[in-house]
Amino acid sequence: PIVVRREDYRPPEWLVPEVALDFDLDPALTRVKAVLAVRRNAGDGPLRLDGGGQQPLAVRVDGAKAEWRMEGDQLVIPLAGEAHSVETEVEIAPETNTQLMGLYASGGLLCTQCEAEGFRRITFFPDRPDILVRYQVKLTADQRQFPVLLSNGDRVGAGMMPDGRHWAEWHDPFPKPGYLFALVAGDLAVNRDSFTTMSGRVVELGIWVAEADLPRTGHAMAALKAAMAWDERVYGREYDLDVFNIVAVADFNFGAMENKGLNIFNSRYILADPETATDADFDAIAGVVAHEYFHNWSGDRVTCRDWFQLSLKEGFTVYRDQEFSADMGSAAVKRIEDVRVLRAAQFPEDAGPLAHPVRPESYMEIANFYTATVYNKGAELIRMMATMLGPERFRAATDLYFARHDGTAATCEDFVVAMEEGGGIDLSRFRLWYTQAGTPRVAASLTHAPGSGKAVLRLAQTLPPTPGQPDKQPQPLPLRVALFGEASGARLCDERLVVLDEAQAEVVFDGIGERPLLSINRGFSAPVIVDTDRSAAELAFLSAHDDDPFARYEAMQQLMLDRLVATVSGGDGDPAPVVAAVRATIADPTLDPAFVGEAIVLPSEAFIGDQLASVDPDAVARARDGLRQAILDGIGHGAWRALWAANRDNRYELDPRAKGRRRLKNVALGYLLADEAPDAVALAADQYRYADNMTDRLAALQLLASTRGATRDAVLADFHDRWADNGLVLDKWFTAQALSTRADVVELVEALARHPAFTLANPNRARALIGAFATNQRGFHAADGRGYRFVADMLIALDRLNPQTAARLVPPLGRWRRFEPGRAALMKAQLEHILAAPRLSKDVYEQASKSLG
Ligand code: B3K
Ligand code: ZN
Repeated sequence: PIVVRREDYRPPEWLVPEVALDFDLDPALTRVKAVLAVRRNAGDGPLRLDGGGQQPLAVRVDGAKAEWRMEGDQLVIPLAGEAHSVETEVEIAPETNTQLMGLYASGGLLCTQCEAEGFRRITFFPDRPDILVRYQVKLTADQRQFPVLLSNGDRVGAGMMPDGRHWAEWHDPFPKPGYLFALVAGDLAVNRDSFTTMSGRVVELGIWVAEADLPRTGHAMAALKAAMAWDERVYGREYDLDVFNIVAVADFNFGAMENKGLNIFNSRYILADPETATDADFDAIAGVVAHEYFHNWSGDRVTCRDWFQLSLKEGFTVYRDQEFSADMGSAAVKRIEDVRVLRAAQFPEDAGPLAHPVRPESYMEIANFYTATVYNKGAELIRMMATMLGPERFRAATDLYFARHDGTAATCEDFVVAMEEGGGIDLSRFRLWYTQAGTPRVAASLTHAPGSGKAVLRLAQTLPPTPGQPDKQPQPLPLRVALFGEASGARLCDERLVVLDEAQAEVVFDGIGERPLLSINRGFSAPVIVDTDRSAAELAFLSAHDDDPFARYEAMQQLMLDRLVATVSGGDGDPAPVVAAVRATIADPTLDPAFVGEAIVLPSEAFIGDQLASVDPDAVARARDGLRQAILDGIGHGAWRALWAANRDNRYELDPRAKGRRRLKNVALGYLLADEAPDAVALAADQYRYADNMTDRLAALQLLASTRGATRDAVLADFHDRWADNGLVLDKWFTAQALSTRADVVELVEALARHPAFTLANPNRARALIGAFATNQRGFHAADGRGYRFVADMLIALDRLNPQTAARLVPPLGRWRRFEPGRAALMKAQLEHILAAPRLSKDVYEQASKSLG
């Protein structure tokens, strides 16, 4: 496959100021006519239009038959003048489009997904994000089968045809790249509402779903309106069209898509009610609805010049949605969750064979670069700049960015320049964050000379080599730091923002009378790994006294992690300090239950493994099980049961407090089930049976799925029968079993892959079973290699249907170098097996070959 390089960017030779598209829609065969107004921009080459395998049925230039040729998938048309009208006609088959890129069929609907390079599969077009085009779209389809016809912008006309077909015409006044084009045709019901913008314009809002799903759209609508108001208040950004539509579809490669004025969503990020959706689902829906809405400015109004700039819109928009969610609920818990995601998904990426900078230098398949690095680390970069600028200057800088680049395709560099000029800061060295891959490590050590009143913090940073980047330079790391008195328990100084921009530095604190304890990287102000020499006693102290909630959580996690790593490596894993700290946290009446729930959760097996030079998953599982048991015994069954009971509510509510209590209650239930005591199993079964909401029901089901015996089988059967008709809930049934810690989980999951409700054709279902299983540190890493083989075989089968979704299963195998030699060899063998498969997509080829390289 061809490698595309960032340095090869050239401005387009031809621009397309306008296009008129005419769709004759039919699932089996859709005819697409396109009339492009083209104008020469640079160079003297022919017009090159990208295609996606389709053949041109007709090509006309200025109304006359014209000369053309195909070069690979590109349609090449020599043009003599400076401006022409170019007309093409193609036929495509939405119903056989299993890749779900371009125009495809999903549950009786026709819909599109064009980012990054799907538009070329619909019509011949210069499919690159720096070609901004004004669209006129005419849709014609059977009226009964497709009563609703939607596209971007405003509907300007509609009518019936004599043959039972009807048409609608849509105009989008905002020029946009092809990746933001969308259409939907289908039999849809709508939840309508409206929003009045800050300048008093009324925007008509619509969430379009299958009729039966209408009652599950309320939460998404409330989130949309909250997001519209938030973007006005926090960024001064107002919505710009008269309509904003969202459509939910069942088959979708990822979460959702920000097409101008017509967002298309994976239905799992729209549909929710208490019976079918968990608290986490409700939060994810609000976050994704907000994310796609925020893209209207950070993505649509200001788009990306080329796909290497992807983090320009994604990193910034993730940061925006994180801050929105923080404002809507508990900011502390939101930050803890976001850091957990970063550590679970991005740190391993940065430490593995697929490590790449936030602004990548090259790709074979751009779909592989919609990564945690581009999204979540990208968001951390924006967060660091916001931290260094402070709220007022950051707002001035984003105002400048939007004003300067509105209506254009911009670069990450443009963003940084706007931060510098609008915020009054020099970010020369900060740019390294965009070019260097890898997670920085900071060694921090605090010394105090009693009597001197001086405390000295010594900091040193390193950035490990990553593929293609053997040598690294120090990056500016904004570290929020404070000191606490061991004797008084009080904060000894104001919090300081220390920007470590050299390899090493010393920071002196004066007026420190008592022995100080170090609180560092508060709020996780820099996305780094901090190594300190803090003892178990110091961490326990901070877990009870730090006044930054993230740092307090972090102290407890570090305390647990140190014990676990010590146990695995045969050192002192005495659980007593952890038990005492958990007991103190549970007993502290001033703490928010949601926070307590997060703080006392054990680090995941995967994260424990990430701390080790060579991972033996059995040893990690034993250590974690041991600590879990010690915490159960140390606190006592009675106390855990009391905590469970104290956080039970008689009636379901969705407010943050009720969510936090449910979380803590279910964490307590998790500890109670550590030894599968019969009364704990019975308690979980009762919670399952009498739950009035999915959060509680699924929490119990998830825990019971790891047990053996009749109760487990009964609740799984009940759940299946209850929800057999609801695909999104059935996904949870597959996932609960895929994540089971049972020793026979591989066989169970293999059997589930033969279940009549299992299919690789629906990405949610494939991810629910195979994707979830690939994160199961016990089953996936079964010592005989059966888990690896299962995932590899499924991946190869999925690649034939849907390369993008298949390629996302490669990274778990790609971590082979991190495992003990036996597993490493088995994982590597499966990567080789994948690479040997015939007709491999370039998506999977890129990920698998880089993982071996
Ligand atoms: N921009 C889309 C992601 C498209 C992924 C294409 N492989 C959704 C989002 O980030 O909001
Ligand atoms: Zn996005």
